[in-house]
Amino acid sequence: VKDGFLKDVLEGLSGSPKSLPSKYFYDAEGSRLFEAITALPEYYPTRTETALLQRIAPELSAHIPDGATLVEFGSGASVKTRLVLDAAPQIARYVPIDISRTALAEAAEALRRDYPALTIQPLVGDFTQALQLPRSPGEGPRIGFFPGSTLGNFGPRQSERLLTDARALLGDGSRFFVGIDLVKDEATLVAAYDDAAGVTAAFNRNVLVRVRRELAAEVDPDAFDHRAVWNAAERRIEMHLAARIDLVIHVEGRRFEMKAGETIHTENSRKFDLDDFAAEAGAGGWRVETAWREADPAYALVLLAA
Ligand code: AVJ
Repeated sequence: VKDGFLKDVLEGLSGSPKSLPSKYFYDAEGSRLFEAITALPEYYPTRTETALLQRIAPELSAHIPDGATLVEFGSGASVKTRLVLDAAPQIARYVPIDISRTALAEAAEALRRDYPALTIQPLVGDFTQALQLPRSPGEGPRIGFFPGSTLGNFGPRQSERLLTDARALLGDGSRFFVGIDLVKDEATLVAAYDDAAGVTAAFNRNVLVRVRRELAAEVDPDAFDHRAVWNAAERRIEMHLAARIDLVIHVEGRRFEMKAGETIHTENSRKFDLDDFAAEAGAGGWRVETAWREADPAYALVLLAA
């Protein structure tokens, strides 16, 4: 991971405009800050999705066959998973996929305690890479679970690739249950990514804290302002770190100069229209079986069928 991180940082800072991949937000401190974000009054996606999931879980359960395997992409602490498992006791097996071995181990242990009849088979890995999931004898159909609108971090082409890979991993007769944040008024969107308490700003700067610590780089995270902007043409919230002054970043003997006001683009969070999402899913080999929609703030849980 370290080598990949260095390579990605050098590549991102060499680019114009400069950028860093958003997946590097999530070290221990970044994950803690993201958890804090989900509790902010401005950050509606998590609580909206959780409430919607709670409400529709019994209906969802009717679409899940007996003996199914639930495969979660980026499972973290498996909090939303419990809502699905509680409503669908016919699920026989749970395969949480996450890059954090420790998060996986902790979540699996807690779930084993609370769901003794469930077979839990954690898979350490990056779900954006083509993963293998060998079929166990007698295994039922697979249901993919990808909540949190994490799909929004991927551009249209990457997202199509992810949906295609998920289709291959989950196999024939599978379904894919995906949470997506929907387009809404700009003020609501921007506030969700630029909260009054400054937690999202700290989350954004944390990627530079990581660069400094893990790559022994010379960079002052506090010399950057947090920016969240709505890009209407691309239908995405962009997060940037804007240099407050002319400055220099040193990484592994390389120097990267920045002018005051120049930014490092750190994240895209796409917001969807249901029709656009259906088209993207279609290109990945899926059709919409059912879509459940929350009106305000707009959010959707979509069940795709292979
Ligand atoms: C975890 C990717 C869904 O894009 O809303 C939260 C990450 N970034 N605040 C999102 C995030 C800034 C979040 N996702």
